[in-house]
Parts: sequence; structure tokens; C-alpha cells
Amino acid sequence: MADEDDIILSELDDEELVQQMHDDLYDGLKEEIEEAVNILVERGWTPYDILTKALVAGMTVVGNDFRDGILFVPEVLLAANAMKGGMAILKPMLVETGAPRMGKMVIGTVKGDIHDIGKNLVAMMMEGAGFEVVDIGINNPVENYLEALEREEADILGMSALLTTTMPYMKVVIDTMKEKGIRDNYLVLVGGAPLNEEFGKAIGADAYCRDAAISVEIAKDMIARKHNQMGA
Ligand code: B1M
Repeated sequence: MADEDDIILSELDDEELVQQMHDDLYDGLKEEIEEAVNILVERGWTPYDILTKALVAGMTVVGNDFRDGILFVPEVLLAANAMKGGMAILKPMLVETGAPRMGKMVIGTVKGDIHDIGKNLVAMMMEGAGFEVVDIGINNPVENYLEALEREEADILGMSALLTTTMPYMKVVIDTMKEKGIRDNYLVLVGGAPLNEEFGKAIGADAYCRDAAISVEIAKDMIARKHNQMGA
């Protein structure tokens, strides 16, 4: 028999459920997060709204308490694991849009950095928008990026960094591309919480992308412009 205090997720209204998801993410409760994501899908929520309003917003609370020394790495890893459980349910919905192929992107987190949730989200949304995405994972030295770009004959390089100590590595990658004379063969998009527009410009990226949805918009726009230029 269920304990009197047990919360039945399906009995909560949308607002209460989203609040409960923030709490469950905080507590690293993967199964509860998965159940709640399924409930919101059944209630007709778009995958994007579930991602942003329930999962990403919940992770922001986790991030703030991590910053303030209230949560520590093990708890944050559990929260990240719960978030990934929710994202795995949404992935097919974001990916199977039947959109025409737009171009190919190689994406990875830079050397020294193991954060991958944001990168994974960008990869999913890019796939959903019709881009082919090759995810080379975390902790990538410059050689990994260059090798993948060439092997995959990609159009776009996406780099992610979540630490102020690792974001300068993006410049190392771009400078190496310049040295090798291949910089202009690719669109270079960068993102991650500590970056901003100014930083993107300073390191010579084509664009800084604030979030996954904006990454898609920028990539679509830039690829279309590139095709137009080539056609002119
Ligand atoms: Co880390 N961590 N962490 N962490 N962690 C942050 C980034 C931090 C801000 C927390 C804090 O203090 N508030 C802080 C960095 C401070 C700083 O540099 N100024 C920090 C720290 C300090 C650390 C460690 C050093 C802690 C330690 O060990 N003492 C350590 C470093 C490890 C390493 O990388 N070498 C560390 C470890 C970890 C965990 C392993 C525990 C875990 C990562 C698990 C994983 O990713 N699998 C973790 C987590 C989860 C976080 C927070 C809480 C959440 C990050 C996240 O997933 N956000 C984070 C706090 C925060 O950001 N609020 C924090 C959700 C995600 C959807 O957002 O990643 O921003 P985000 O991605 C967005 C956009 O930024 C953008 O689009 C995404 C989707 O909209 N985007 C791109 C991201 N990449 C893109 C690439 C693109 C385009 C857009 O390419 C085109």
C-alpha cells in the first residue's frame, strides 16, 4: 500500500508536476523524472517545453546550489543522470521530424571539460531540425575536432565549454584551424553557460549560441546564406 505521503505524479496538475520535477531532479530521482516526462508528453506538452520548463529550469536550481556549496559533485551527478533519463525519452520526438537534411555538424566538449548535458541537447535539437550530427563526446583535444571534421566532411563545428578555465581552449582549436588553412571551410559555432557574444567574436567563432534552440536558428540561417553565396 502506498504511504500516505507518497505523491502520485499523475494526480498533480501541470504546474505542481513541473515543480515536483524540479524537486525530483534536485534529489536525482531518475525514475520519477522519466514518469513525469511521460505524463507531460501524454498531456500534449511539446518536447521543447518539457526540456526547457521542466528539465533545464530544474537543472538551474541544482546549478545555483552547486555554486553556493549546498550541493556537491555526487548529488549533481545524480541530478544529471536523472536529467539524462528525461532527455532520452524526448530524444526520438525531437529527432524524428522528417525534416530534410540541412548539413552536417561535428560537436564536442573541449579538452579538460566533461560537462555534456548542454552539448547533448544541442545535438538533439540540431538533429530534430534536419542536421546530421556527429557527437565526439567530452574532453576533446584539438586533434579530435580536426580529425572528425575531415573524416565526416562536416559543414559545421560546434564546441561546448562550461568552465571559465576550459573556454579559452576554443581559441586553440580555431587558431589551429587557421594555421592549417581550413578555418573558412567550416562554420564554427560555440556555446556554454560562461560564454557570451563578445567572447565568441574575440576567439574568431562565426557565432555564439546562447541555447540549443538558438543554435538551430543560427545554423539554419548561416547554412542558407552559405548556399546562397555559392549559388550566386
Ligand atoms: Co559543473 N560546473 N563542475 N558539473 N556544473 C558548472 C558549469 C558551474 C557553473 C557550477 C557552479 O559553480 N554554479 C561551475 C563552473 C564555474 C566556472 O567555471 N565559472 C562548475 C564547476 C566548478 C565544476 C567542477 C570544477 C566542480 C569540481 O569538481 N569542483 C567540475 C569540473 C569537471 C570538468 O569538467 N573537468 C564539475 C563537474 C560537474 C559534474 C560532473 C558533477 C556535472 C556534469 C555532468 C554532465 O554534464 N554529464 C556538473 C554539472 C551538471 C554542472 C551544472 C550544475 C549544470 C550544467 C548543465 O548541465 N546545465 C553547472 C551549473 C550551471 O550551468 N547552472 C555546473 C544544463 C544545460 C542544459 O545547460 O550546459 O549551459 P548548458 O547548455 C546550454 C547552453 O549553454 C548552450 O545550449 C545548452 C542547451 O540550451 N550550449 C551550447 C552548451 N553547449 C553548447 C554548444 C553549442 C551551442 C550551444 O555548440 C554549437
